[in-house]
Amino acid sequence: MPHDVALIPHILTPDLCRDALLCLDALPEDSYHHLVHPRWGPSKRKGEAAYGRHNQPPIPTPLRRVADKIQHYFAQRWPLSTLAQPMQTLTVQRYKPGEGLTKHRDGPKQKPFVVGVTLCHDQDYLRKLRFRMLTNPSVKYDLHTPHASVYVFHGDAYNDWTHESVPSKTQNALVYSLTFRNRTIRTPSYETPPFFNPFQPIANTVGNTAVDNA
Ligand SMILES: O=C(O)CCC(=O)C(=O)O
Repeated sequence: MPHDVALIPHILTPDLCRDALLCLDALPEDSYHHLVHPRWGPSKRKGEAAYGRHNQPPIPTPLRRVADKIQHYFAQRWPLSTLAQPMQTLTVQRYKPGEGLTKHRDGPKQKPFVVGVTLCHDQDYLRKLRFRMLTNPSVKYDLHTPHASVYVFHGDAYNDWTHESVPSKTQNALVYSLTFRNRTIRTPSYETPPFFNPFQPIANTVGNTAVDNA
């Protein structure tokens, strides 16, 4: 199973999430698809908007507040963690009913961390983020990410597993996934928060399932 994964459902307040959803809904359709990589040109991935990178717009304030709240949560508990530093970039995925994101792995990076926030208009909907083993993609684990939950993955989950957002016939309203990343690691030392792994049999989160035990 991927070890370096965590789900933290209770960091964000309802007010923050409501304001973030209002902001996301108000983003024009053409804010999406404009992710440009210096070497590859415009992204071909559907439904993606990016903020805070070179030549891209700054992170909109309500979404910045979400990032700041997460950073504050980690800074209070694990000040030496990468997660205690300001998040520098944001990628937004807007999933219409039935849409997903195919399996992929993010580019190689030193000490990578991805922080994701799931925001759903239908607050009963449980969006699934699926991890597949790189060397054997039939081995897969599903992380159930409810509305307002925060997931983090790094280490083996970043390097040795792909991730994807699983489309569902039961989704009946827009779902957003915000992923925040740090571009530069400034801490001289590096601390990984003592996360609970949601795929372990004794988990601190509800509703996560291993769909296949390797
Ligand atoms: O929907 C998600 O949470 C995954 C987003 C993602 O994989 C990405 O932005 O690279």
